[in-house]
Formats: sequence, structure tokens, C-alpha cells
Amino acid sequence: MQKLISIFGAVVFFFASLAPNLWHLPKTPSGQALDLENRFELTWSDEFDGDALDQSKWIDPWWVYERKGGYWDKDMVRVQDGNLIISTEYKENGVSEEHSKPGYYTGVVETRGKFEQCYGYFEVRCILPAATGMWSAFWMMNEGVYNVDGFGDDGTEVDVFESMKYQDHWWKAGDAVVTGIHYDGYGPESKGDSIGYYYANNPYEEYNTYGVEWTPEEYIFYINGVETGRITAGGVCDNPEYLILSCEVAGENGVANADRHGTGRITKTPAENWPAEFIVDYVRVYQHK
Ligand SMILES: [Ca+2]
Ligand SMILES: [Ca+2]
Repeated sequence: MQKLISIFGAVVFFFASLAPNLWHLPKTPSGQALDLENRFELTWSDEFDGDALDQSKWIDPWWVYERKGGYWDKDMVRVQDGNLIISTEYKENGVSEEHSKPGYYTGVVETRGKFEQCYGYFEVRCILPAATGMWSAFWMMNEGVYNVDGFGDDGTEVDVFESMKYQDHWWKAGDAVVTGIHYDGYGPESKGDSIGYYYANNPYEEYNTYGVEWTPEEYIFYINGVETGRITAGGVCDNPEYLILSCEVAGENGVANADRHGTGRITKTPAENWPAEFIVDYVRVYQHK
């Protein structure tokens, strides 16, 4: 019996050690350490030290518009206590007479037309919005992403991190973020790759950094300065890209309550951490020395 138990234990241990690869479960970052000081110099940053969004660096949508299961509204974005905060909230009467639809209102900011860079290191330090059905992200884009030619060198959406597993307590998956790329548009020809899910440290309550080193050969992703994985799919983008910080709500046509890629169904009751806040301490961009 003793022997049977120890064999059983060994089998369980064997499969548990394989599990992250077998079932795409989250992994702990374990690659190379980022050598920021010796290899990079700062080219652009926002520490969010003021009391309003710096319009010389970012644009926010000037109009309320539908996005997935909610709406983007610039009034959901504020700068306070050294942070950019994108807030998400259910508004029974919308935000104005013109936009009076009930629903979830959240926000986005981007540097399109104000700052774009090719290659370098791009990092955000942030606390993720703690609510089921929420999807926050730090990502990069250019117009070439829509160009369908079989390759990603003309433009590639680079998702440094996306959070969508808050509600997932199994295997502590809720503490993990996903990282990947997309190119050749968003239709049937769309292509992409992902390194899967990696753990951050208590990301809904504590600051973590999420970064990508972009070289002519590859994208190397980091959490808290430790490499998570690398992607070369499609050929690495060789055009400048702009930065985006966004929050989305699972759903479509402005109607929430869908379970989008396992985000879970958002619900305003019980009042689970509402309003949910995506709190960004800084965005820093570097170029290789
Ligand atoms: Ca392309
Ligand atoms: Ca700050």
C-alpha cells in the first residue's frame, strides 16, 4: 500500500510539473533579467504627475463610442496622485442626454500621431482593474496592422499584457496576464501568436511592470524585469507604433454580459469592486543604446 501511494504521488507530481505546458496553464516568469541601465536610454515617458491627462502626449476619445460590451468615454479617464486612472462603472442613465444608454462606461488613451517609435523597450507599471468581465491592456499598433500580405513586418499589434482572468481562481490563473501579437487585420486572414499566460505578483492590488523589448529580430516580453517569452511570428514589425492603454468590457454592440475569451460575465450586482480602476503609475519608452 505504501508503495502504491508513493507511485501515485510520483505520477501526480510528474503530471503537475508538466501541467503548465500541457494545458496552457500560467507559468512563472523565469527567463533573462532585463538590463535596462546598460542597454537602453529613455526616449519618452509619462509619470502622470500632473492633475490632468497631458494632451501633448496622449489623445483620448472626444466622443462617447461603443466598444465591445461597453462604451469609451473620456470622462472615465483621470490623472490623480501620480497615476493615470481608467475607471469602469455601470451608468443607468448613460453619461449625457445625447448618450443616455444604460451600460458600462470605461476608457482608453493612445499616443497615435503624438508619439510613435520603432524598436526599443516599452514598459508600463500598473495595478489591474479588479472585476469579472474586465479586460485591461497595454498594447501597440500602427495602421499597417490592417494590411493583409501574409506578414507582420508592415504592422503588428503587440499586446504587452492583457488582463482578463480576474475571476479565475483555479490554479491562481487570475493572477496571470496573457501576451501576444496580431497582424494582417482582424478578418479571416488575421494571424497571430501568443506566449500564453504568465503570473504577476498580486496584480489586482499591487503594482507590477509589464514590458516588451522590440528588436529587428524578435519581441522579448517581461514581467517585473524578468523575461517571460519571445515571439518572431510573421516577421518583426519594422514600422513605428503608437501606445495604447485601454479597458474593455466583455460583450458586443455595447451590451455587456458575454463571456469573452473566458473573462467571465460582468455584473453590476453584487457591487464587486465598482468602479473598477486600472491604475497606471507610468509608461516609459527606451531605445537601444
Ligand atoms: Ca501584413
Ligand atoms: Ca506616477
